[in-house]
Amino acid sequence: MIASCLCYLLLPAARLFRALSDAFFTCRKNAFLAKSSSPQVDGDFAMAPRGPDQEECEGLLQQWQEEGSSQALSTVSEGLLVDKGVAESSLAHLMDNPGEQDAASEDKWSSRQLSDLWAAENLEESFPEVLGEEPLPEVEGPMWAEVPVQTGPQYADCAVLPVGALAAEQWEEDPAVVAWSIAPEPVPQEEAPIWSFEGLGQLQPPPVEIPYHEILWREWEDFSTQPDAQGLVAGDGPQFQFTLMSYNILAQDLMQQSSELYLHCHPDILSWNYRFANLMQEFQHWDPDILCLQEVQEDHYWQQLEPSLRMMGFTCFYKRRTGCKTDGCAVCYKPTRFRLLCASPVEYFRPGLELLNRDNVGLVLLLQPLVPEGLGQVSVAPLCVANTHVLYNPRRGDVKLAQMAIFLAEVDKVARLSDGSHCPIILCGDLNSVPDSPLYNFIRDGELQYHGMPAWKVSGQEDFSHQLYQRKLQAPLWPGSLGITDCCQYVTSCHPKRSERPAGWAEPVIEEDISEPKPDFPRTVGTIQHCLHLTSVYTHFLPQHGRPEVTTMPLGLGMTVDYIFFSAESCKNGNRTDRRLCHDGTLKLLGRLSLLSEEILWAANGLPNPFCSSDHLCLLASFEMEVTAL
Ligand code: KL2
Repeated sequence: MIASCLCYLLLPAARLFRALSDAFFTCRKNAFLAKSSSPQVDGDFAMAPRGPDQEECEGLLQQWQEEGSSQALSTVSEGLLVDKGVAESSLAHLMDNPGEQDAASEDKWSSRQLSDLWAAENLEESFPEVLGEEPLPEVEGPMWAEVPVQTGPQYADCAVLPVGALAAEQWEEDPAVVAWSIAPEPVPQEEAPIWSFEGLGQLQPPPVEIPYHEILWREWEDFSTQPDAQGLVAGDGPQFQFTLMSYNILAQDLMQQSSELYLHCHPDILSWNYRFANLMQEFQHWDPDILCLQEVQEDHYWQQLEPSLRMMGFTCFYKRRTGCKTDGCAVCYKPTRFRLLCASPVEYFRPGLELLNRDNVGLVLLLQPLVPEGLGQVSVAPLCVANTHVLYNPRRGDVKLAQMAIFLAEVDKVARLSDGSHCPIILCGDLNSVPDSPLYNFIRDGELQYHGMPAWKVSGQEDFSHQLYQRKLQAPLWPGSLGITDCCQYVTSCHPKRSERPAGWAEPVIEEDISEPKPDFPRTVGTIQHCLHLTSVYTHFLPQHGRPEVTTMPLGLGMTVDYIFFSAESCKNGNRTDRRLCHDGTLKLLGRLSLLSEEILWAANGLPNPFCSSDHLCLLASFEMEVTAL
C-alpha cells in the first residue's frame, strides 16, 4: 500500500524533474545550435529526445538498431559515399590539396604544419577511394591518405575552407611544433596563440566561413625549463624523454546509436572515412611515442587503425569491450623507444555480480624505455601505461568506483616492484567523471570515504535528474569474492610471490582467477584507498581565460572527463595535511598541449567539427624519466 502510494507520488515527480532537466538541456542546446550554421538542425533539435541510457538499455538499443530508426545518419553519409554525389573530404584535403586551391590560398597555408604533412606522407597526390567495409588491400603509404578526391568546397554551411581569414606569417612559426622537439627550445613568450578569447567577446553566431583552425588553436605549454624538486631542469644530465597522447576517438557505432547527440554536425564530417583521415592526421602531426585510444571500434582497428599505425612505426595492443558493444581500448607504442615487458587486458565484467555487470575494459602495458646508445651504461625504470574507458552512466557511481578498483589493482600488480614500491605509472583515459568529483579525488588523493554517498554524486556528471536516483554507496563497496582489498590491490598480490612476465601478447597474461575462494582479508569501514601516488597532467582550468578546460562537449555542455595521471611525489612541506602531490617524481612533466574552453568550442560548432573529428579533444603530454648510471 505504502509502496504503491510512493509510486504514485514519486514517479510523476521524477518525470517532472526529468522534464525540467530536459528543458534545461534543450535550452542549452538551442543556444549552442543557434550558433551552428549547419542547415540540418533547424526544427530538429527541439524535438530531439535525450537518448535512452544505452549503458542501461542494451535491449532497447538493439531493437532500435533493428528497426533502423537510428540509421538516418549512416544512410546519409554512406549514401554520399556510395554514389559519390558528394565526394568526401578530410582535414588533409581541406588543408592540403594544392591542386584544388589557388596559389594565394596555398601560400596562406604554407605553414610548418602543412609542409610536415606533405613531406611526410605524399599528400600532394590525390587520395584513392576508401573501400567502405571491405578489408583494405595492401597499399604503399598510409591508409589514412585514402580519401576520395574532393571536387569543391563541400562545407558551405559548416566548414568552408577559411583561407581568406589567415595571416600567413602567423603560421610560419608554429609554436606547438617548435616546442615539440625532444630537446625542447623555450617557446618565445611573444608567440601568443593566434586566437584570442577576448577577441571573441560576446558569443555571436559565427560567420559563414569559420576560421576553425584559428579558434581551435592549441598551445604547447612548455614546463621543461622549470626546475624540479631537486632543482634540476630538463636536459640536465642523461634523460629519457617521451610523449604520450590519450584520445577518445568516438566509435562510429556508438555515434550512430546516439545520433541525436550529433544533430549539430554536417553529416559529411561524421562519416568514418572523413574522421579516420583527420584522426590519423592528428596522430601524425603530434607524433606521440605512446598512444592510448578509447572507443576504438574493432573492425576499424583491424582494418584501418592498426595497419596505419603500424606503418607509422607503432606496435599496438587492443582490448575490445565484453558484450555486444563493438569498441574498446588500444595502447600503441613506438618499439624504437620502448620494449614490451607485459601486456594485461582488464575486463570489468564479472558474471553474477550486479555491481560489475557492465562491459567496460582497460589495458595495462609495462614498457621498458630504450635509452639511446650514446648515453653509455645507464638504466631506466620500466614504465607502466594504463588506459581505460570507464562506464558512462552518470547514476552508477558505484559501478565506476568498482571498475576503477579493478583497474588500479591491475596497475598495482603490473607496476609493483619487489620492494613494494611502484615503477613510474601513467594512468589515462576517459573516466566519465569530472574534476573534483569523488572518483577524481580518489585517484588524486589515494583515498575516498564513500559510505552513504549517493551513487550519482561519484562522477559529478552534471544532470539534475540523476539526483533522484536513490542508490547510496554501502560498505563494503565490492564483495570479498572479487579478491580486491579496500586498498585496491589483488589479495594474491599482497603476498610476495611474483609471476614471470610474458614477453608479448600471445603469451598468457597474468590473470587473477576470481572463481577460486579467496582468503579472508580485513575490510575498512566505508573507505577505499590506493597507494599509486598519482597527479594530473592537466589542472582543469585555463587561467588566462578564467574558464574550465574542456575535453568533451556532449550537447554543447563542455566538461573534462579525460585525463592523463602520472606518478608524482608528496610535497615535502610538513604543514600540508591533504594527500595531494605537488612534485614530479621519477616522471617529470615537460609539457602539455593546452585544452580549450567551452566558449571556444561553441564558436567552432562544438565537437565533432570539421577539424576535430571526435567528440573529445586529444590530451598530449611530454615526460622525462630519470636515468641512472650503472
Ligand atoms: O561520455 V563518452 O559517451 O566517454 O564520450 O562514453 C560513453 C558516452 C560511450 C560509451 O558508452 O557512449 C556514450 N547519452 C549520451 N552518451 C552516451 C549514452 C547516453 N545515454 N550512453 C552511452 N553514451
